[in-house]
Amino acid sequence: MIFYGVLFTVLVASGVNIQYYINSHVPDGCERIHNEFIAKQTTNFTYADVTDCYKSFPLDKDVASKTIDTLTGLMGGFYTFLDKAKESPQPGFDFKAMDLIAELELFRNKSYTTLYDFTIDVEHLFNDLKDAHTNFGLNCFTTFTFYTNMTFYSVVNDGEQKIKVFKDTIDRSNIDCEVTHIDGQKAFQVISEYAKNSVYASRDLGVRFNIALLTSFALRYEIPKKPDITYTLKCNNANEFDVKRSWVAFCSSRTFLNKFNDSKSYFDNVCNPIKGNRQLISSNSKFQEITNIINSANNLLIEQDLSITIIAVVDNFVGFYKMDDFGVVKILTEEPTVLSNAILDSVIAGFKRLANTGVKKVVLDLSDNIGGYLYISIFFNLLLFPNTYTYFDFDTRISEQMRLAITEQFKRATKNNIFDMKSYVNAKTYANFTSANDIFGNNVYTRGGVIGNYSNKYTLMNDSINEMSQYIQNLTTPVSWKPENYIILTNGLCGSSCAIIAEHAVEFNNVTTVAVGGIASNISLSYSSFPGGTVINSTQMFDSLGKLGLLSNNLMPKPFPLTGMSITFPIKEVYSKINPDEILEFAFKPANFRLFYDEKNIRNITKLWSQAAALIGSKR
Ligand SMILES: *[C@@H]1O[C@H](CO)[C@@H](O)[C@H](O)[C@H]1NC(C)=O
Ligand SMILES: *[C@@H]1O[C@H](CO)[C@@H](O)[C@H](O)[C@H]1NC(C)=O
Ligand SMILES: *[C@@H]1O[C@H](CO)[C@@H](O)[C@H](O)[C@H]1NC(C)=O
Ligand SMILES: *[C@@H]1O[C@H](CO)[C@@H](O)[C@H](O)[C@H]1NC(C)=O
Ligand SMILES: *[C@@H]1O[C@H](CO)[C@@H](O)[C@H](O)[C@H]1NC(C)=O
Ligand SMILES: *[C@@H]1O[C@H](CO)[C@@H](O)[C@H](O)[C@H]1NC(C)=O
Ligand SMILES: *[C@@H]1O[C@H](CO)[C@@H](O)[C@H](O)[C@H]1NC(C)=O
Ligand SMILES: *[C@@H]1O[C@H](CO)[C@@H](O)[C@H](O)[C@H]1NC(C)=O
Ligand SMILES: *[C@@H]1O[C@H](CO)[C@@H](O)[C@H](O)[C@H]1NC(C)=O
Ligand SMILES: *[C@@H]1O[C@H](CO)[C@@H](O)[C@H](O)[C@H]1NC(C)=O
Ligand SMILES: *[C@@H]1O[C@H](CO)[C@@H](O)[C@H](O)[C@H]1NC(C)=O
Ligand SMILES: CC(=O)N[C@H]1CO[C@H](CO)[C@@H](O)[C@@H]1O
Repeated sequence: MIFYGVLFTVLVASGVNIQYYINSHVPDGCERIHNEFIAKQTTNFTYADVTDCYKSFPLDKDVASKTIDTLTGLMGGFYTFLDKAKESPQPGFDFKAMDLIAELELFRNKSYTTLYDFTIDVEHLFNDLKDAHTNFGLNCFTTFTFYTNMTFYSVVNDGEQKIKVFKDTIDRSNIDCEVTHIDGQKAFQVISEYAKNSVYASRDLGVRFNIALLTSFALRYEIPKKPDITYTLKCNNANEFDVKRSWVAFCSSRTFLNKFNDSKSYFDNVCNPIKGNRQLISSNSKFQEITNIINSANNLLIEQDLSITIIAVVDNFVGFYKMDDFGVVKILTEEPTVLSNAILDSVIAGFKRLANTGVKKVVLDLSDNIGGYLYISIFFNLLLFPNTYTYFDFDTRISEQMRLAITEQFKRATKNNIFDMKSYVNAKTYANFTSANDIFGNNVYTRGGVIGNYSNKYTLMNDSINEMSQYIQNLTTPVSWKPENYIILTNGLCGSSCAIIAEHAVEFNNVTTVAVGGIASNISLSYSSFPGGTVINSTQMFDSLGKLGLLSNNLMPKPFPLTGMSITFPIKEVYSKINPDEILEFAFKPANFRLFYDEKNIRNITKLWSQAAALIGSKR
């Protein structure tokens, strides 16, 4: 490396293209990335550098087979939707019904040259479930984000759905131009197919179309198929022209870039780091980052907008606004940076201040909200609609492994264990569970052609809810609006705990919903996605099994062969209360009303709020 350092100084002095000379003879992509980072302090890299780095690890057959062992063990033993996922989607949904274990087994006979190709293929299988909570990944291949500095939106003009340029930081004159083609194919087709095949965060294709436009199409974590992409643009009815862009790979974390200087150190420190030395960037937290960026951009706009009064903004959590004769409550997340009484007090104060303005109608904006804590959804449910059921009922698929783990936890009562059931009670009787068998019950359901055992339904203990309820009552008189005074506005990307807030408002209070965007030719669009259930990751799973002394039990999965590998998935399922057989995750719930994006409301969220508010009280 010292050699390169010297060479660098010389080249700068002679003004020669540094990049070319430093790297032209370096075959190791990871090393080239390091050289560039050191030489130019840059955090963006070429397609070739990242591709060569990612593809520099040959697939070790033993790693592949152990990965499949771990995955089949985890999913077979603990994925609560394993059998449900074998059933065809309800009308309105779009996903591939599959036997996940059988599909995973097929990998044993496939041959791959690189660890990258293997990992991505396995990831794709999980993505095909279209279950946003269920994600497999290897840390190695989430370091960089590919971007062409252009993002998109979609409008419907005279019944025709078009793709347009939302942002272009390289050439601003392209903004708002129509994208007619992408790499020679019709742009709408390309984005729809991308939504269908590559976006996974909703079972509703229309919501995936929104997500593709919002982020996924423009920002890639996987290596794009080729180094560049050509957009054919049409601006103000002038002639079409092509814009060819190279994919540039960004890594915003210098800490990460300091972890390696070649592919060997990349592998040792990023793909398979020593335990305790891990720094994970999950694709979910990246998603969160992106929604944060969108939300802060909206905040800036709102601050400059004279048509709107900012009533209160509680961190990056909840915003309260007044426009004309209506109020807006925008819940950005259910995962505030700090979870404290003080922050909940501020939210309650925000509601009070909004009520004091005298507005009689409220738009509850739940767009771009990917969830957080269960506790926070209970808080909103109790605050807004105190006189109804607070929450839904759960159950768990009881495999042999699950039975053993819950039984052991019941005996040993270890702390912080994902198999701990002590904050739950029987959903019918509200009685505490007095034995593990009391949890299991005797419920046999057939799902996806498989007869399986499921636990008794359970729900949160009244005590924990009562405490929250008491807390809210101590601070406030109940919020004065009635369910018919609200409308829930979303782009369908209201997931997990957010979906629970929306579903609670709809199911128990008949609150009206309006969904924006989607594919125009599909009549319905979901108001929420992936209600799921309790989600855990493989680290928590192995920690919990370890505490129960079950890690070496033959029934149980063995840890992943590389420490950088992980998976998240739900271990509980949530049911509708009104239709007690309906698993919310698999129930298509279209909004009552539909709006579309246009050139104005895509950049001015207040326009969208006005459109939504106008629907309050109108006939569904
Ligand atoms: C890369 O860094 C390691 C220490 O992390 C060092 O031992 C090694 O010499 C470096 N390699 C090169 C080529 O500089
Ligand atoms: C890459 O980063 C450099 C600064 O390090 C910047 O000048 C350049 O514009 C970036 N390239 C792209 C395509 O964003
Ligand atoms: C894999 O290949 C072997 C031998 O060709 C075959 O016996 C086995 O059934 C195959 N397994 C799967 C899951 O396809
Ligand atoms: C491209 O976008 C990145 C990330 O937002 C930004 O850092 C960079 O400056 C942009 N590049 C150009 C050339 O505008
Ligand atoms: C149920 O268990 C909780 C603690 O887990 C306890 O506080 C409560 O008193 C129990 N209720 C009954 C009826 O035993
Ligand atoms: C259900 O549980 C019983 C034990 O309670 C067991 O005998 C049976 O095999 C289980 N059925 C399935 C399909 O797992
Ligand atoms: C718990 O709350 C539910 C719903 O509010 C109520 O029906 C039930 O009677 C309560 N049970 C106990 C034991 O307090
Ligand atoms: C609510 O107020 C009562 C009476 O002042 C107090 O005893 C109780 O601790 C408060 N509860 C909460 C959850 O703040
Ligand atoms: C919601 O609407 C349904 C049917 O329109 C009705 O049966 C139910 O009572 C309503 N529930 C509430 C809480 O208003
Ligand atoms: C797993 O979940 C725990 C608890 O939420 C979190 O601290 C940890 O970072 C997660 N690990 C991975 C690998 O995502
Ligand atoms: C956004 O729309 C509102 C009307 O809903 C308008 O008053 C305001 O000027 C617009 N803001 C911008 C930045 O265009
Ligand atoms: C569920 C559904 O109706 N999906 C359709 C939505 O629109 C796309 C594109 O037109 C169709 O391919 C889907 O079948």
